[in-house]
Amino acid sequence: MSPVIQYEIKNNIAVISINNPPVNALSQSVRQGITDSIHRLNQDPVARAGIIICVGRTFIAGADISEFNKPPLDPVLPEVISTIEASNKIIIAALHGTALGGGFETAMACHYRCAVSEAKVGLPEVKLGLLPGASGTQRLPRLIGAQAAIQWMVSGEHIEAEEAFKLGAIDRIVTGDLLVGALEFANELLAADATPVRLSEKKMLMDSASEKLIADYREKIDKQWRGYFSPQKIIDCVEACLNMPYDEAVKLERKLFNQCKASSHSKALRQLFFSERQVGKVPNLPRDTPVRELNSVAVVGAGTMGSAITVSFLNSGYPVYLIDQDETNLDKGISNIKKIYQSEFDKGRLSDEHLNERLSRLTTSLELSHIHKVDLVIESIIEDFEIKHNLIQQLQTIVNPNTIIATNTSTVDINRLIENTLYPENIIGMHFFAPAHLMKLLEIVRSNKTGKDVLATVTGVAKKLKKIGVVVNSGFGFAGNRIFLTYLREAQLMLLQGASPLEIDKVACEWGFPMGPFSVMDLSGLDVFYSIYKQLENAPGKYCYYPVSKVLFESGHHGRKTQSGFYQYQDSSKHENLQVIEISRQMADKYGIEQRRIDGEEIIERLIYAMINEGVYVLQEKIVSNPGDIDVIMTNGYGFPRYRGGPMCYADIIGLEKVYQSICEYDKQYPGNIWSPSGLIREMIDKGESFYET
Ligand code: T1G
Repeated sequence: MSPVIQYEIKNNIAVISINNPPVNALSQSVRQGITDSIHRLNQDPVARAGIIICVGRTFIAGADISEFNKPPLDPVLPEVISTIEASNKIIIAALHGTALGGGFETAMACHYRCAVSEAKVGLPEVKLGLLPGASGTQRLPRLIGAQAAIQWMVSGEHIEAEEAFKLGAIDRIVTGDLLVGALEFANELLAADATPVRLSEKKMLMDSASEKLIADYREKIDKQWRGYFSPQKIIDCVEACLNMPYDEAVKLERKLFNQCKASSHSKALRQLFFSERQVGKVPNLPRDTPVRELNSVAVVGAGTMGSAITVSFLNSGYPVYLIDQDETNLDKGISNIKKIYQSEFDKGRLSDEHLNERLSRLTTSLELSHIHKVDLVIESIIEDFEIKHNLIQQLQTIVNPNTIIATNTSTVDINRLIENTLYPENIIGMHFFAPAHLMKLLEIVRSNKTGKDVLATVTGVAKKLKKIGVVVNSGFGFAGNRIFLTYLREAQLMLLQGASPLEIDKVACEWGFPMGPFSVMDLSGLDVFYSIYKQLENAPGKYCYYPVSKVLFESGHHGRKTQSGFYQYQDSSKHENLQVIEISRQMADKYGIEQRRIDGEEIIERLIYAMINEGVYVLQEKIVSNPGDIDVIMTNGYGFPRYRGGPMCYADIIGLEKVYQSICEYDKQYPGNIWSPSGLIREMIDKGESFYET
């Protein structure tokens, strides 16, 4: 037996146990072990049936994603799947945890499936830019019907065992011990002379209802998965399932799976999968670093961010004090919290009981003194250094010496905020992204004095808030904003050079951004950007370039909130603002900038390469620990398309040499060092390095 598989007989049933932590992924040794075990079962005179079960936290959670960038090793999963189904002895999959991807495909190759009620199943390959490549697209429609199967595969959702049972994807829900329940189930089947149920033998038929279903989903996924490659291929496979014999259709599935696997989209999404798990492992912060007690939280500042941060903590079970020394602001904050919950309730995502339970943990006050016992204070007040600094000094005279004080600043340097404070080691940045109760990204900003226990505590809080916490060192704009400002700079420079907001936004959206840069600025508000730029008055020109938005702001055009900014807004429609074109022309004259036609290729190259170049500087200055931190930040906080992987992953896909040559060209064209290439990118090219192992 292989080290990851155990075969033992219990009451004449062969129990095949997989033990491949952390998630029993289908590595080569697991695939080999399963194959050997099935062959042994088939020859075993004692064993009347087989059970495939897993040790640890979950049933097989999928193929081993880390193997996809290497040549496939035998036995490939489709062969293992066929070996299981071909057995003449009934084989039962016993599911717990999350039986996903190749894991649930393995379960479907078994003749029966049982599960504990807490288990979840699914085929989430679409989230990795893939499709179920081990006959999942052929077996699932045979198991639960084409409609449910398509919904499972194009959503990538994890389905509760009870729901899967209702659909027939699971034959038995086991109460109590899973193995005991599976053995009982096996004996019942044997007693009833049950035979192996082989899904591949079930005939399928394409009818007019299925044709309409297919057509409707093709249209639907174009919106839901705009720009993605694999969702349409999933539909191709289901179409083949209904139109072709199993053996032919499964060959098409394998061909399309390999196309998806080789696509840059999937390589980017697979890298992002690992990067999002890497960020939780902070260098020089051992997993066993002691953490501080954290049972109560206070948020100071009841504005839009402060109230949404409050909701985030209430949703994670904390009691929260919301403090604002201005009664009107506090009332607004409370009503914003209630509005958020009401909307969740109206959408059926929150029951009345849960809504009231969360609000019951909210305490509001005008008095800072009321929070003297809390374990964590988050300030979310006006973005002004002096005001923030004074508040932090005041807070440290009120709270315990052990209380962590976090600032939600997006521009202030934490290393300046800790000056002249009682306990600088207790101060840290928690940079939330609007809307704070929905956005998963949290930039955890440490100063050069932040205590390790404070950092460990806050990274733990991020996990409890179900956020992706990325630890960054303090400095101008931390990592995300700093990189994003170069993207906005290029957009505004191209505006002066004659490209319109509509053209630039269209190119950005076609490339994969949910919104273009000018729509983003209008949505956030030109007043917000104006105050950021004012804060950065002395920052290098490559960040603070906003001639047109300055004129718009100062003439009262603040974006959506005033129905006009880079665009004109009327109800829900958006129109080009011709004033902007005229202002751009005037600004171009004023600054001696020649206007010209800029094609889509140059637009997207300048938008993206500006972020790549700045990302390399952020790496070089050790603001982040590795390129994955940057890609996780930009895809989770700034709309960088996930299937492009983030600036650093995309640079690998394009090739560093090409990126570098383009940056050098732009550096020649544009004065003021806004495009000067970082030394690190040249170094990496000379060493033949890339940001990720390919
Ligand atoms: N392959 C390799 N490693 C994996 C893995 C996988 N499929 N899934 C998880 N890990 C690692 C992860 O990197 C982390 O490692 C640890 O397990 C815990 O993960 C042929 C082609 C199962 C819901 O897409 O959704 O099958 O950081 O932190 O929050 O058709 O992991 O500890 O070193 O996420 O409790 C399809 C992906 C694959 C499921 C658990 N399967 N995994 O969540 O823990 S493609 C998936 C998840 C496929 C077939 C196709 C989650 C989870 P480390 P974690 P978690």
